[in-house]
This record gives sequence, C-alpha cells and structure tokens, in this order.
Amino acid sequence: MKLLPVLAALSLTSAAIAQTSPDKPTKPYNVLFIAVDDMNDWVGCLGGNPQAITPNMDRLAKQRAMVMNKAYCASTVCCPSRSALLTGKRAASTGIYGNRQNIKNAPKAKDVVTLPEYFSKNGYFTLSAGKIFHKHPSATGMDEGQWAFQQVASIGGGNKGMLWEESPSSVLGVKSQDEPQEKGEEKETARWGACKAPVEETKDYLACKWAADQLQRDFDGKPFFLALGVSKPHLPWIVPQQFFDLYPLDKIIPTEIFRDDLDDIVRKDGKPIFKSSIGSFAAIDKANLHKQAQRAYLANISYADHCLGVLFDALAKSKYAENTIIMLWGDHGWHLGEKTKYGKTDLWEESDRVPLIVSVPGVAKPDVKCDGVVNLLDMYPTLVELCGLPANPENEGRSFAPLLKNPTMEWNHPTLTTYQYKNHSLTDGRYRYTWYGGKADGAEELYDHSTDPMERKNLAANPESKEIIAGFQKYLPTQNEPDSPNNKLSAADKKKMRSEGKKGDEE
Ligand SMILES: [Ca+2]
Ligand SMILES: [Ca+2]
Repeated sequence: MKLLPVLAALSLTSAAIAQTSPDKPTKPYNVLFIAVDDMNDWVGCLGGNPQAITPNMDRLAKQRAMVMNKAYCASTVCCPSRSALLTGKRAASTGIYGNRQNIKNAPKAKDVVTLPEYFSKNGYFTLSAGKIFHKHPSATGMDEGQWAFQQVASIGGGNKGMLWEESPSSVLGVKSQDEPQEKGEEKETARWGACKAPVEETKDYLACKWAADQLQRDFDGKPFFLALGVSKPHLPWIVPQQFFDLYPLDKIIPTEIFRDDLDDIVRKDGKPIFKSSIGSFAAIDKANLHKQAQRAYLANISYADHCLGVLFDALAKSKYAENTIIMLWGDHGWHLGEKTKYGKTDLWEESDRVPLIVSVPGVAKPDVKCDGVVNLLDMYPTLVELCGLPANPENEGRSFAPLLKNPTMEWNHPTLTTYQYKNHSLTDGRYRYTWYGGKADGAEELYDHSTDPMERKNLAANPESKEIIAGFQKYLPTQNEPDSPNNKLSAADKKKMRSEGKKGDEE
C-alpha cells in the first residue's frame, strides 16, 4: 500500500543494538537465521505501510543491517517457500509446490543436504526453535531443537505457553464464505483479537527468549547456526491487547481498494482468470472490517517485533555481538485488500516481495537500502560464502555476498517466484512478468513498476511489450518437476509431533 507518512515511533524495548565494527571479525561468523511467518513489507524500515510500528527491526536496520529492498520468495506459501530456501532448490526442480507436500516425500528433495545440515557438516553447532521447516519433524538437521517447538515446550512446561489462549468474546474476526480453495491448500479464515496471556507467556516471546538465552552459552568451541521461527503475523491474528492499543482504530488508514483490478488478467479467450474478492476479502468487505483486519495484522507485526527485540538486545550484550550474521526474512508476502484479496498464494508483488534484513558485521554497511534483486533461494549460497564454507554445487540460487559488500553494483537479472505447477513470475527490479503455464493456458501479465508499483495495469497484450516479454521468457525454468506426493507423515512422526506439543496444522 502507499500512504502518507504517519508519525508512529514507539520504542517497546530500550537497549540499543551495538554498532558494528568497521572491520571484518577475525573469529568465524555465527548465524542467526530468523523466519517471520507471513510478514509482508508492513515494517517501518521496509516502507510498505508507514503506519507500522516496528522499533526493533527498524533499529536493527539503522544500526547494524542492510535492508534488501527488492527481495522475493521462491514460492508464495509456507511449505514451497521454505522448502526451496532450505534445500537451495527451486520449486520447479523439487516438485514441492504446496503445503501438503514435504521435503521428505519429494524424490528430488529428500536427499538434498539442507542449509542447517550443510552448516552442521561444516563444523557449525546448529540449533533451532519455532517453525523453520514446514511439517517436517525429522529432517531439520539441527544438533538441538530437532523439532520446531521442542525447546519452547520444555520452557513452558508441556503445551503451556505455546498455545494461544483465546478469549472468544474478544475475537473479532470474520469467517470467509465457502469459496473454492486452490487445490492442495488449506483454508484460512481471518480471525483476530486479544489473547489473555501476558506477552511473556506467549509462544513467540518464549521462542525469542530461548534464542536470547542461548547467546549466554558456549557451543563446544564451534560457531553456531541458530534458526528461529517467529509465528506471527500468521493467522489467527491473536496477540496481547497492548499491541492492538498501539493502533487506535479511528487513526487506521486502510488500503485503497481497486475493485476492477483483476479484470485485465485474462485467458486467451478474454475471460478473466480470477474472480474478484479472494480469500477472506468478501467477508471482511461485506462487514466493512477492513480497518479492524488491517489493525490486527499491524498489531501482530508489532508483537513479532517486540519479541525479536528481546533477541536483538541479548545479542548486543553478548560476546557474539561483533561476529554474528543476522539474516531476518519473511517466507512470503500478504495481501490486505490489494487486488481485492486477503491472503498469499499468488504471483503479484504483494505476495512475492518479502522482508529481508541482513546484518554482516564488517561487510554490509548498516542503514542502507539495497535495490539489488535477490531471492530467498539465494540465502543458502550467500551464507555459505560469507561463512567461508565450500560452495555447495547443488545450490540453484546466486550468492549475493558481493552485493552486500557493494550494494550499488550492477546486479539485477530476473528472479523467479513460482506458485503451483508451471505458474511462474519473474521480476528484474523494474518489470514483473507472469506466465500461467499450469492453470490458465499460458495467460500472461506484465507490469512496469517504474510507473505502476501496485501492478494495476496489465501491459502483456500491448504490442510494444513483446520484446520485454521475450527477454523474460528466457529465464523461465526449462524443468518443471511434476507435483511431488502429498505429505503423509508416518505414525512415528505424528507421535513425535504430538509429544512435542505440535498440532501440525500451521502453515
Ligand atoms: Ca508463511
Ligand atoms: Ca489490473
């Protein structure tokens, strides 16, 4: 969304993040690898919504990190996005396109050495809390915290502290109509409200606190690779009231809605591909709850930011402050009214663009917004290069370590986002080209971000677009692996998940 700036600076935690040393550390780098589930660019330093109150991520960017302003996911829903970045392979190469598929059951992915496994094999101590892999209990490759919530569960005592204690009367959300779902995707209903639990007893706070506590220890003399998954702002948007209170409802400026926006995305026969009102849009629109829904999403991002502040502060005070890389990313974007949609799972900018904030002491200058086009798939080879590990020839991404050293260098070529079999979108930092080879007989979209950042006018049918489109088509994958089998967890895996308090139904 594009709005006029609103004064909204509120510090939720006060300790400053240490300034980075100008020199590259002599000790090996540690890695803090931080996933924030379903967080789009509604973060202060990313500029997607000036109403966002995210003092901790903003301070991270100001004091020790570079903001990758044009970062894109490999796919626009949890499992394929995370599977791609963790295996270092595109969805089209592994056949993992949806949340019901799984690295473990995909013939082209099950034997790939994942990012944490690669660090573990190369002398790193690896550990994690929160969701990093998607529904994948036994292949995380971590030395500790084998499954997402193990450590948090042990801190909270069984399930206590992990589950959101909902107060039904305060849950304001709406149920979406029984609209047809994309094949293989789970249905999501927009629900929001305040939880009764104080912030210190909530899941993400406990996960961040756990990660913060790890920074007080040693790791058998090894550098560490610590992966942390923050669950909000994933639905349901239920966090303590204090985060809703940051955003008075009457001050919320909702997204501008263009109701005819999807009409120009058509099949060869001229019929529109998409019906208007996607996801929970129809229900939210009918009840006129756009302000409430968008406030809830903002509140959930502020909550995630508050929890992350605990970790950032702990790092600044720890002995690892000067030689730890932070790579903070969102797994895909999210629509909040744009293109008459609430949700993810498509190939427009709002779903494809992700937060990527990178701190590399002595290498990446802080307080810089880099316009180099990068993909979350590129994180694997980038971290490998920055940490001085041997390159992994299996990686399909491109290391952006050179870009971190020189953020204005010549860099861009089209980067790929895929949603389901053979539907691909490419962006080069100016244009977005999308080809629906899988579901709409090769229908196309082309947008020029230099004049149309909200992708309102589809230029694909214009004769003068021909050459631009031909340039992009060279970058479409030549291999489109068929859908890998649906995820069928073994009885042992299910038991393990249950014993660790994981319900197994989150995306
Ligand atoms: Ca997600
Ligand atoms: Ca349009």
